[in-house]
Amino acid sequence: MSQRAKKIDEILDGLSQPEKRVSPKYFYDERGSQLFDAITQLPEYYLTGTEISIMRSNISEIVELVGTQASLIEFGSGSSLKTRILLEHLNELAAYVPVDISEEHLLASARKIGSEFPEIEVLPVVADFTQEFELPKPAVMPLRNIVYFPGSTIGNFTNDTALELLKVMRHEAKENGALLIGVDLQKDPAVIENAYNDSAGVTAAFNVNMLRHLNRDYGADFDLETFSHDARYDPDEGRVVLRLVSAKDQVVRLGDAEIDIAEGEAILTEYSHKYTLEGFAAMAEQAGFRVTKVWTDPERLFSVQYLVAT
Ligand code: AVJ
Repeated sequence: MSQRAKKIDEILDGLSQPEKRVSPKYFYDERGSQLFDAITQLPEYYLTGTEISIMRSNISEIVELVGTQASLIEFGSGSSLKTRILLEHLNELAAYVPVDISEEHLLASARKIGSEFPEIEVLPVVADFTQEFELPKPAVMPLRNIVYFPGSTIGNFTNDTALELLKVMRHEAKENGALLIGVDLQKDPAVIENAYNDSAGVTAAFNVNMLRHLNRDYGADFDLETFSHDARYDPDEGRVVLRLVSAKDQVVRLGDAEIDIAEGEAILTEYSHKYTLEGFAAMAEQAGFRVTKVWTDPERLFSVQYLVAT
């Protein structure tokens, strides 16, 4: 079966559930990636700016903890400013290993990083990082592996799958390894809800764009005008739920399949989990990590955490 056929199957499976859903990975076509970049610049979207300022304020302590001659293994393709802050400051890195399923995007950003940091060995790995993968062997023997997972992307994973992912990270960190991770924190629900309901409507456009992506690349025929963005924070579950709500009864085609959608029915497109420091530490402990350092901003909106393998 082709990659495309597999994805169509996966999308259809989600849309055939009693609670319809499509994985948030389908947000990120080219336009979706641009819209996400625009989200990170929004005044309401505190996550990115806060994480970057936490990194900048504490970079010398981060450098100290990581030590010299580490291998930095980023889960994700790593084109972000946060990665560059690390690459600029970490001492004598043995290698930088970005890991991503999308080969095109990964290799393009690895090439770019390689030219910006000619002294660092860049070894991209094309893999689905939710499963264990083989690490490349750098020319310089790493003294420890540092897994890097910025952006609170961990928030996209439900509690079970987040734990599984942390176990994969623990496996790749190996003995003596560590995890450096950005984790968004529970806080005033209004602050969280605003971050996903910006006044410029960029998050709404980002959400609806998923349907445009499914139409163009996977042969769907969603009528974009008939779906509206909905984002609410559920404080009991500690997560934002993003959905697309249908304005009418309709039938949507996807390849050969037909999907009935009722007026008011929603398609779940994303969870964004927010953690307490205690909650995150407890989950990490189950995966074989101990939190040794937490950096936050003065308002305690966001955290960057350093965890060592136990
Ligand atoms: C990239 C998953 C961290 O959950 O805040 C932003 C994605 N969705 N606005 C997040 C997102 C809507 C983002 N993550």
